[in-house]
Amino acid sequence: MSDKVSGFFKRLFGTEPVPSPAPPETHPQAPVEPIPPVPETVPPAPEPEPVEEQHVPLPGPPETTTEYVEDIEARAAEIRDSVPIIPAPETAAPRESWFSRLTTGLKRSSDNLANSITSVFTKRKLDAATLDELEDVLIQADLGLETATAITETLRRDRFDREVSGSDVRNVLAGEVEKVLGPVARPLTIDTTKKPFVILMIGVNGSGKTTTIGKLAQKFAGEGKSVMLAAGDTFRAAAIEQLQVWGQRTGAPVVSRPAGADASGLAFDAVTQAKAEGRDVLIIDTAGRLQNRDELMNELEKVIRVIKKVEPEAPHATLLTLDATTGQNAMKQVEIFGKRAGVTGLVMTKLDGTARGGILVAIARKFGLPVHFIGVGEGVDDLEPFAARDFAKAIAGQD
Ligand SMILES: Nc1nc2c(ncn2[C@@H]2O[C@H](COP(=O)(O)OP(=O)(O)OP(=O)(O)O)[C@@H](O)[C@H]2O)c(=O)[nH]1
Ligand SMILES: [Mg+2]
Repeated sequence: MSDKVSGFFKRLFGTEPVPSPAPPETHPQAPVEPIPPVPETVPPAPEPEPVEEQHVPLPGPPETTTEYVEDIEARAAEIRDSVPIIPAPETAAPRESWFSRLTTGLKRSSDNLANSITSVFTKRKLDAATLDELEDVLIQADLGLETATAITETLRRDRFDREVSGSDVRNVLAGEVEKVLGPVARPLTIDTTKKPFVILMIGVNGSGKTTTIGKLAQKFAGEGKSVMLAAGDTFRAAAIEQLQVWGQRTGAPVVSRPAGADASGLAFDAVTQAKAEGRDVLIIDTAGRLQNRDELMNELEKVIRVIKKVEPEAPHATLLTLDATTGQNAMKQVEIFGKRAGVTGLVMTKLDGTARGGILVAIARKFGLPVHFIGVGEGVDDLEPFAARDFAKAIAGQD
């Protein structure tokens, strides 16, 4: 590797390949029930193997309560007075387009790729060593071995022993990424014959579940749908309030129970209530949980079982939020949440920040799960349908 390139590597990646960071734990949980001592499973410790089906006898239907629903107006007023509301977008300075926020967000990763590619390919003929260097760069960007190999093989076939520019390589990269992501870029379709269409939002701590629920509520309300939210993160009072603020902001009533209540009981109540009211969409929040916390994954399975007692086909969509700043650990999240909770689609959040979105390519290739939306900011409108071509261009550093 030339000094120039190795300089880039040092600046971009450090001297050693950097392991993926653990998923953020911005909101450490304070479980209500004492949790039995857990073996040291904090990432990047080895992940537990696929978990055996637990044959836990189903609990009887939890008690339903209704007073919290009647209380919604009072709660909303309380929250309105106590919680500062983020200024509405129209009062803010002119905003960048979402694509430019995405491109800016991916700048670090695309700069990595774009700059690294440029330094590898400055006035060089395409030889085996250059292709190896390129493959390293692509793997470091989390694209995955298959995609990295596909790109280098395309170049080997078409350009070997000829001069190749960085922009030629970026074109091949964008094309290959788009090829992988095209089939998974699928909108979230609400089946209007389901009343309610139940969406369960799951993911690791701080990955953007609650914020994405707020954005989705806004989107569905804008389409004229009647939306209800369920504060299924019953661990923390702040989590319940956070969802209530989103409910108030988007005009969606929020079903909640006091902090510490059983999450599956809340889910049972919420589905029952939304059904009785003929709501179009019910979105259920859940507490963040690391995929390797077995007891918390058991709890999630229980929430799903209890939802099915009211509505056997629900949840109709189970969405996993993935924080774009997470690297390889996102693969494990998709795998384990997929096995335990039957993920039906993905939302990648925080693509406006310093992001490493390349992992989405590896995830798409391995799991083929639909990617419905991307989060490009913290505001209520900062949710965009996932578009493979735009994402591919942003990753490759094309304008
Ligand atoms: N920049 C940016 N920030 C986001 C985005 N989505 C969520 N966030 C922020 O990420 C932080 C965590 O978001 P939450 O929605 O609370 O995440 P969560 O998954 O509900 O977290 P827990 O309930 O603690 O598990 C908040 O500060 C959000 O404002 C996004 O698309 N872009
Ligand atoms: Mg939350």
